[in-house]
Amino acid sequence: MNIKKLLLALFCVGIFISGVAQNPIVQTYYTADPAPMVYDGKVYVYTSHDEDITVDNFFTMYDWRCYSSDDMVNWTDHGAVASLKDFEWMDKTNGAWAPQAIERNGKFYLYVPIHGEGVSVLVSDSPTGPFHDPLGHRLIVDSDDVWTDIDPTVFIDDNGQAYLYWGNPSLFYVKLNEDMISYDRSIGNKGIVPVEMDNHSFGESKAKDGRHHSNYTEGPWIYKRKDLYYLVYAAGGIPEYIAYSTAPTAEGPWTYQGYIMERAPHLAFTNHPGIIDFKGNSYFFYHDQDLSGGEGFKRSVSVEQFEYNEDGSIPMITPTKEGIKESVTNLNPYQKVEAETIAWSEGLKTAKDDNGVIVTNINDGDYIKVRSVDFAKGAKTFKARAAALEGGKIEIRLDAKDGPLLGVCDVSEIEDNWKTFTTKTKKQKGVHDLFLVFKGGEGELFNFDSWEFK
Ligand code: FUB
Repeated sequence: MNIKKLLLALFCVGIFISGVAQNPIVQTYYTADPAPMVYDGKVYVYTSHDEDITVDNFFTMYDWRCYSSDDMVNWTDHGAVASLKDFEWMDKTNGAWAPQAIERNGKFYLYVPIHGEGVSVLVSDSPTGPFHDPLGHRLIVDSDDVWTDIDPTVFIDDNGQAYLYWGNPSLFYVKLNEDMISYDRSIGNKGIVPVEMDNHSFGESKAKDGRHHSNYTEGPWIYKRKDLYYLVYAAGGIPEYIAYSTAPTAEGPWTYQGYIMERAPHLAFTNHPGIIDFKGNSYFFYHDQDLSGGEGFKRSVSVEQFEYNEDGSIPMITPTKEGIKESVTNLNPYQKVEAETIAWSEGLKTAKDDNGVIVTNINDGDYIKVRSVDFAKGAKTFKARAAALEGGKIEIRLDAKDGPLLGVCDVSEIEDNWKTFTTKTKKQKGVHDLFLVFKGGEGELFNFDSWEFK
């Protein structure tokens, strides 16, 4: 192959890869430490949030975000659902590290580490908040080392007993009371049970820093499947691999099972697992540094589908750019779709205003991709609720950013307020990926709240 042909082939491969990239699943913000929760037919992923501007070359993290999906390919942004400001008893302005949420009796409990302040809990009546602090102090009290009290993971066993594990580079757990905001203080050290960190349970330490007692590093994720308890975690010191251990009970004894995610060039120096089963499939969430501008303190959540082996073991999972190949259900475009429901986007941000979450920072050439949209027997009209700034247009395209044009929605009428803009579209049938491509002149074109076809 001559050099021209080779360059052309590489170019085509590049286009192909960028055309199908679905990881990271959020492109509007840097997100990390994914904690998926299945509730009422949807997956909610709670994430920590790396700020766009890093302070002192360290984790710069002020709040926790939430995204939901019922198809595993389009993610609706619920914005920052909790932040350090929700804890009035402490004055830390940085350190909103890896969260996990769980539902019990209609209430949603968000367990969060505040780096240097230990593990705390917030409560809400809705999975997307608002969350409030029910205690007025940290949840895990009488701990010997609140600095390493990070990365809580929570699980309710079949008998109703809830467990909260956490820790770096040692693991601890408490048995939560039914109120989920206190724990049984009669066991362990005032309720805190240290886990035996030996080689049998967590593998031999690969980190040569003298700090790790085993291969366990941080980021535990506990769950039960078919009578076996799984603890999946970041391992190997820095840079981190993902490994897991299993046990016959939620309290152990744990047996090391080895790595399930190796290193890859686009992974960050940390990694952080979250595993769920949803609509008959198994999914593995983690983070990488693959978003434009990404690095170790600017990470992004990604997801892969996998299948357990016959014996219940977890296979090796490869971190891919393609992510989830098939949606578990199609999206109905004949009802209001929030503009912040996104499979892939470029150039955009989201923000919260009186309308809830909206898409902002829309400039010429930016776009939103929505996957697996079922046009059924055909659409005739497209409506967009937007608020014009400089004004612009939405090109409605199928299957690619420059795919067949269904219509162009003019969003140039500048008003003080939100308005519904409508355009006729070429009739379209069947299931397609939808591309909303934004066009205009200089500056921010408009803000975008929702869309639907008729
Ligand atoms: O995001 C801050 C910390 O990095 C988390 O708490 C760890 O799990 C690691 O991902």
